Amino acid sequence: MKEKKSKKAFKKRWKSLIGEHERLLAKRNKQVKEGYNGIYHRYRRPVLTAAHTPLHWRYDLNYDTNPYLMQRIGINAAFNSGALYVDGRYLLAVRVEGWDRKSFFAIAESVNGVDNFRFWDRPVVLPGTENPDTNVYDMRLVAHEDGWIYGIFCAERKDPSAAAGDTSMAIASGGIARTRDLVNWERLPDFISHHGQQRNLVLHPEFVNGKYAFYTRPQDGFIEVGGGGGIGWALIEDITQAEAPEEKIIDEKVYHTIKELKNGQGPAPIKTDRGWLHLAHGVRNCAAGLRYVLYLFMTSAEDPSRVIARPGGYFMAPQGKERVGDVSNVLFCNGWIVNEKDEVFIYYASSDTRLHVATSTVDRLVDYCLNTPEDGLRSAASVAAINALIDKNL
Ligand code: BGC
Ligand code: BMA
Repeated sequence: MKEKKSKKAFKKRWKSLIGEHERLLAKRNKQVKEGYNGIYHRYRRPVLTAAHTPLHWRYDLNYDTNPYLMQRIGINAAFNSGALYVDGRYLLAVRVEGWDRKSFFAIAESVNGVDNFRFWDRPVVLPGTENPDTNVYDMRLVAHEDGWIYGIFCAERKDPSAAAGDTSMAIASGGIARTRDLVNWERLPDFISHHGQQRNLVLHPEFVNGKYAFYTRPQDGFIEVGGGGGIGWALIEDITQAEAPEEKIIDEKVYHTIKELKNGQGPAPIKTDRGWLHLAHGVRNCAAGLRYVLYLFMTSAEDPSRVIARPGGYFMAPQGKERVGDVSNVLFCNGWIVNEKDEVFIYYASSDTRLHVATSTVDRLVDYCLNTPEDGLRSAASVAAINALIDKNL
């Protein structure tokens, strides 16, 4: 028997699809009150998922060419997003991943930063370099004092030195693009590092000694950072030919901490009157695979490469439903926003699947950085820190 096609069924299905989609986009988000730690609020719903992407990216809406109104292109995940606040609009450069495993960037926008995010009509068309990349992801959006908005991201290519049959060896490098409107992008040459591969490259928003400043993350291999690693710092003369002769490690990975295997700068730091506020991710290895958590630190206002506060342990770790996804046990953040009320919106993704928001204020995050005990690196030191607090309290 042949399945019947009917315009009526097509229209009915479209009505139900669009209704379902609009209901999802219109959902309000609420703070989670239970278990509030005084530092930040989580929210009940993710701000973006694959289901939030426009239907016209996924369905052919023409009855003649798609009479069953079937999905033609699939979106798998919407996660690690850059963020920028422009004229009261909360803008995200979302890492969208298709059923085909390719990631690309798409801008989504909301007026309150916690719900009703809507994607713009088209994903970002990112120009290539002479050596085309296979996959691009994790864009940091930075409004630099030179007047451009930069998108700094990871550009990944197959390793040309991979042995025949090795289809997984890859090279990660720092991609650089710039724009005025988030629609038209100019691609600059990739960042040249003399210390291996680069993932988690981040541009500092201000000139430092008249130069562009980058947080880097040199690594020996594609996954393992190897002998080096840590969050590095490099000054660059010309961003249109970004090359770092030197990278100074400012925040290294440390044995038996949340950043034992690797770490990387998240979004560009926030300027406060006590120094620069940083958000980063720390990774450790365990029997279940890599565990990614988020941590904060601060650097000096005069010298953003000098760490002045290292609150110990993680700031946020995967919780509840956040724990499970395509790459489980991962929180990753490459975007945050401060609004005119000094409220901070932290856009973090869980398990490479969906994007969430957590909110706090600049004052609370600075207080957290300056008053959370440092990691004493030994169980005995952790007990001593708890006892010091108990002595104060009892
Ligand atoms: C994935 C990234 C991941 C990286 C290292 C890439 O191929 O797209 O999400 O961070 O591999 O595992
Ligand atoms: C990385 C990142 C992210 C990702 C994480 C976990 O190295 O660059 O894209 O969220 O791994 O898979």
